[in-house]
Amino acid sequence: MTKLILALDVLDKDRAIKICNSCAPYIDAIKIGYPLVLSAGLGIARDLLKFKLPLIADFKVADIPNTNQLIAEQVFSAGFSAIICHAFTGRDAVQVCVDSAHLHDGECFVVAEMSHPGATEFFHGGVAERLAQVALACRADGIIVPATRPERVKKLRSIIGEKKIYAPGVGTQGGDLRTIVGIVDGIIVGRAIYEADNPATAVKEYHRSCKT
Ligand code: NUP
Repeated sequence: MTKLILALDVLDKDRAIKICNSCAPYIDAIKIGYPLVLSAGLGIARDLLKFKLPLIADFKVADIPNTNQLIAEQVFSAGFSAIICHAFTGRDAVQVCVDSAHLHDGECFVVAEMSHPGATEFFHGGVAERLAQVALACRADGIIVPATRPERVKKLRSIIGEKKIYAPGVGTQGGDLRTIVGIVDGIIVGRAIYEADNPATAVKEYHRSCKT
């Protein structure tokens, strides 16, 4: 069973809620980030919590430890249950995100490798492996890996072991669900669901693939 996480990168609060109304029964979590929070405000978290699903803050936090901690505190106080951070900032900066998450009974996910084509400019030559090691060392709850590169997912799984792996990049970015669904703990899907002619039909299809 693979979790289905909806990436809700729309800009309008009413649209966001409408999409969740049709998708909520078929998803395991909602992930929001800068697009929706910057347009609708952090209070959107409270509105989305009404769907009784875990809410993931995809802010890819990447600052000095003090600033990371301040960001993480805001995230968990707003009701999120998980945060995503970068690890190229170093172990101390990741550790405060993990500690803040755990203090609030939440989770912290570390980006190991990104899914877009340009990501390979810097994520190569063992960089992602080192970032995954930082996630392990900091006792993060899991890593974010590219659904667009299943062979990289397998490699990173060999480092991260039983920790959770969530993979964005399925659908619009070209990742093939079938190659990824059995080797990750969750897939993150945005546009292929919320931009579909009928989001309810699209989400049901993803749900079926994740749960069989
Ligand atoms: O490497 C990453 N790739 C990626 O697409 C790390 C991410 N966090 N994401 C996010 O996943 C991205 O910001 C978006 O919210 C979602 C994928 O959306 P879509 O391509 O399915 O629309």
